[in-house]
Amino acid sequence: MSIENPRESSGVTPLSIAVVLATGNRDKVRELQPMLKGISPLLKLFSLADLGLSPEIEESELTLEGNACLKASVVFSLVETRFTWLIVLSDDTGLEVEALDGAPGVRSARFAPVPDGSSPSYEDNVRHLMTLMTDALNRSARFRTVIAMKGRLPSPDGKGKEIDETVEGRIDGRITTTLRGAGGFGYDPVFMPSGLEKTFAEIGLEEKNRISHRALAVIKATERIQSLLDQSGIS
Ligand code: ITT
Repeated sequence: MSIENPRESSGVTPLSIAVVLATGNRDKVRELQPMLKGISPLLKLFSLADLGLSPEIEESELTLEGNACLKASVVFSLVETRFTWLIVLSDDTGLEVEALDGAPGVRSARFAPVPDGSSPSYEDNVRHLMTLMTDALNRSARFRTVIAMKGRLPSPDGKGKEIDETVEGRIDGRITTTLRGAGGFGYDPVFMPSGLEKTFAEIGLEEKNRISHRALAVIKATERIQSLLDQSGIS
């Protein structure tokens, strides 16, 4: 698959920019796609599955920023020869609970202890969190998403411009004492955003996509992409 290089087509459109969502998590792709579609008809969205990729990337960094950048870099190196212009978007999200000194944080996907070589399910992680929080009076928590953007965009001088930056979205709330709701994924049944009396699992995807940590990070990422396209003179 290749997307036409304007330099190879005498500077004439069609010009497309591949946006590669660097996640193997289908729930995240499902949430991200509708949010990104509106930016520009020039952007063509691909998930890793669309590109036939399922890289094993060990999230070995100690921060959400570090892991997001690591995933974006690895995926960029895997796909950069397939597209002339591209932006790889990688998000890393953590639930940060005050009573647990910010845990599970960067370990949110791998929070519950499980036998070596296996991965905890969403249910395992939620159960582990609720066990640790049994007696906690301070139930304040927040979700934080960092999106790393790594790519190569056209530039007015024709040389192309390297993109390597991050944006962040966060939402404050609290951990409920019981699981509530059947929607969403991950820790959604026990996270109640400030100002709402419903958990993320009780409000539909549409409402979650308006207010969530990921939505706020995606809004910042889309604004940044828009301004980078403006600077490239191609939006
Ligand atoms: P990738 O690394 O492949 O993108 P992941 O499942 O590891 O997928 P994250 O590292 O971003 O995703 O998120 C870590 C965990 O945090 C995830 O497995 C969920 O349990 C939880 N999580 C992330 N986003 C969430 C959300 O919007 N609502 C509830 N839980 C979420």
